Amino acid sequence: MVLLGGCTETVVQCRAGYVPADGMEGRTRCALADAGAAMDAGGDAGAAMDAGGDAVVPMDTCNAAAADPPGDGQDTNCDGVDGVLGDTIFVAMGGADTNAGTAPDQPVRTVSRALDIARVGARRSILVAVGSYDALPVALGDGGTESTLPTHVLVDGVTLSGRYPGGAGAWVGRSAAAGDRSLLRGQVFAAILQGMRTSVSFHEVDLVSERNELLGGVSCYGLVVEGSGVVTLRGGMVQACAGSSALTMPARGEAGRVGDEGQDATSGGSGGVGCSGGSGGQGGGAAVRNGASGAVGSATMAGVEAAGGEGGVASRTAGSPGSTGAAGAAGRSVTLGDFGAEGYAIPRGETGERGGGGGGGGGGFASSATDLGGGGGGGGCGGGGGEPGRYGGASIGVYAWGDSMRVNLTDTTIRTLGGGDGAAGAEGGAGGAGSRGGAGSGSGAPGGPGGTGGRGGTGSAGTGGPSIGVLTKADGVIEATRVTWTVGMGGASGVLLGPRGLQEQMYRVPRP
Ligand SMILES: [Ca+2]
Repeated sequence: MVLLGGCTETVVQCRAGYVPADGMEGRTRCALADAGAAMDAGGDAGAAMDAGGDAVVPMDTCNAAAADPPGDGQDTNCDGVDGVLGDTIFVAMGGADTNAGTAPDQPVRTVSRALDIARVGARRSILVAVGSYDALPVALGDGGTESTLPTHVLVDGVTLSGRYPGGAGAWVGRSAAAGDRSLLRGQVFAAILQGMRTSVSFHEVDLVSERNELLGGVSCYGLVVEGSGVVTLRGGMVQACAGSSALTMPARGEAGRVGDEGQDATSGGSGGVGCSGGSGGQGGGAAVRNGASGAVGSATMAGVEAAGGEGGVASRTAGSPGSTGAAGAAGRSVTLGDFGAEGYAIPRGETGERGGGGGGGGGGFASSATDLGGGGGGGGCGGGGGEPGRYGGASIGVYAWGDSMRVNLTDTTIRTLGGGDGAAGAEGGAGGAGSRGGAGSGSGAPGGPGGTGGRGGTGSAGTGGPSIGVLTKADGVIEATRVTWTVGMGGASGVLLGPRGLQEQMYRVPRP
């Protein structure tokens, strides 16, 4: 192309296939160099034919200084590309990452490489030819949660535009075939931008995330943006992979220990060692003929709130048995985890409470100074609580986290493959048995047996992960025009017939 500078205050050039012609109003215009050839090429929607078939093309002048925003399929400044050539990085399947990427015939091969070029320079428009582009691996996270994932790490202010045929002269109009897409693939996230200050825009680009099974229980996102500003998606599609389901079975609570046996003639047995079982009562002896009642199962262990069993009563005939400790409470479930700058926090769940200890058995009375009572048996320990069931991971199409975030969606498809399923909590362990009371000597009464420990509580059930099309904070703005929503179901509950996880097209996280 030839720049026609200096003829007027407006610098004008002509599109391919046109030549400079005399203009009106002091402006240079362009006319078809060969009307028939140009029209056969189907090259230009801006060309107009008059009734006589002569080309009159006043619309085909263009201003090299015109603003030419990328992504609209137009080349209003006639530099041969959609957008401004000097602000553009080119990506094509036939390119090479060793290329500079800054000329139409020198595209790079990966969008990841184009983003790296943008990161260290001033160019903010990335044109992506038709094709499927896998992200290069990057290190994400910090503080011990770092992992390496193939993900597109975006640059503040960048615009990615797709579906160009690519190659020489093919960076303006879109490919005509509907199946020709520009697909950007990543794991866990297709694309991510942390610390946005201005904007990020996508035109006719598909963002698709895939699972990384090595990471275990994780959530999946299409696009994650953290910061503030405007996220624009025009045409194309965002798809989040399904959140992980709980696969590992939680462990059942440990069984309570058995209490110590009561001693023959005199000494009561201790409750189970290191637990909440009550000690058996002392058997009657020379000094105290009536013996002692067994102790109440106590809550000496951290986290034990279940009531201990009553201690048995000392008796002339036989100490009475301690009673059974109460069962531990089940862990409590929450319906939804927290959302934050780090994404969706999958809840950990609650272990069930330990059961109360069994009461100690009552001691036997002494019938004389030498006929001594037996000690009561120790109460069994309460069973341990069951582990909680895991929660399902989330599946979120666009996760736009930050103050006053704005998400503009037009002619776009938002798809999530659904939240992961939760798992049931494990049962608590059985309470330990109480032990027998000791025998009396001579005609002394025997001690009573200790009570059984209470069963541990069941661990909390995991809830299904949420499935959300577009998420912002409470003050976020989501504008959706002609959006196709294909939001999968929230994950299944770990409880039979329990409610599924949250399923929403647009979700603003409520203020706490
Ligand atoms: Ca242009």
